[in-house]
Amino acid sequence: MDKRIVILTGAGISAESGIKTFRASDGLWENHRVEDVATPEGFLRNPKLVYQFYNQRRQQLLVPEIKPNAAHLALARLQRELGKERVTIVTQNVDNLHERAGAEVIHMHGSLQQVFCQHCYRVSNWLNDCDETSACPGCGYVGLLRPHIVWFGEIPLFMDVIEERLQRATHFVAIGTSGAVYPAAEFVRIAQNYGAKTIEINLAPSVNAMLFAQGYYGEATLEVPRWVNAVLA
Ligand code: BV8
Repeated sequence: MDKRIVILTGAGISAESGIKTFRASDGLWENHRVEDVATPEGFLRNPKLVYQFYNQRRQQLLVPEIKPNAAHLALARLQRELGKERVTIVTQNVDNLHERAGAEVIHMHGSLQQVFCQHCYRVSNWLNDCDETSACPGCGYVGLLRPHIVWFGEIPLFMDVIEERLQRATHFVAIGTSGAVYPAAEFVRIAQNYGAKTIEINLAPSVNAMLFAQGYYGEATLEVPRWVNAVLA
């Protein structure tokens, strides 16, 4: 039967590219309280802090050493060889490494390199710093541009497309995610209810590990290419 694979990636797939994960010992949430930098309330309370938090992470994407790793490249190869209609990559990450590896990806939590205008509701590409003096490329309004990032308490993007793909999936693979954040952490249950085979690829078993039929544990740059080779064999 034709495989239809839905892949969900988290911060762990970008760790070996040098991008910090969230919940590791030196993770992003070690230096910042989620409430202060990743919620609408935090942004209202102290926009400068939030602009700075995302400006630093967006700047990091322009550093030459930060580039897609073997895991990103393997997923792009899988999508190229089986076709985009049979390989859906959904990411919780807001970096651009899947795209730079050549993959088409659904950013359910938004993207560091996009901004959202709270005046005209346009989403625009944005590579440099954004702050209260930035003007919307669409309507020109100054002061209402924010990172196009889904914060805690906000509704993730493309949920209708994601749910439709999960319902038709023959395989669901979670890669480099702790399974700590909803609704992404629910995807394995949805896929399983519709009969998909579920696989977890992670450094160590996640809190959701028992929901997966199979688990491959180790560095993503080793385990993901190995799994892709097996699928394409
Ligand atoms: C929503 C953008 C309603 C920000 C992010 C109580 C119970 C259940 C839910 C809730 C609750 N209270 C509140 C909620 C809802 C809340 C939530 O889930 N809170 C959690 C903390 C309990 N969720 C929301 O608010 C969401 N919205 O629910 O709206 C709704 C729901 C459905 C439908 C309609 C409406 C919005 C959540 C989005 C928040 N924004 N990101 C930013 O990036 O700055 S989430 C943030 O965490 C990141 O996006 C990140 O991707 C995500 C999850 O983290 P992971 O990617 O998993 O990263 P983590 O560091 O945790 O783990 C890394 C993993 O990689 C580890 O397992 C590690 O072992 C592994 N790893 C490390 N190195 C490697 C590796 N693996 C392989 N190789 C390696 N080298």
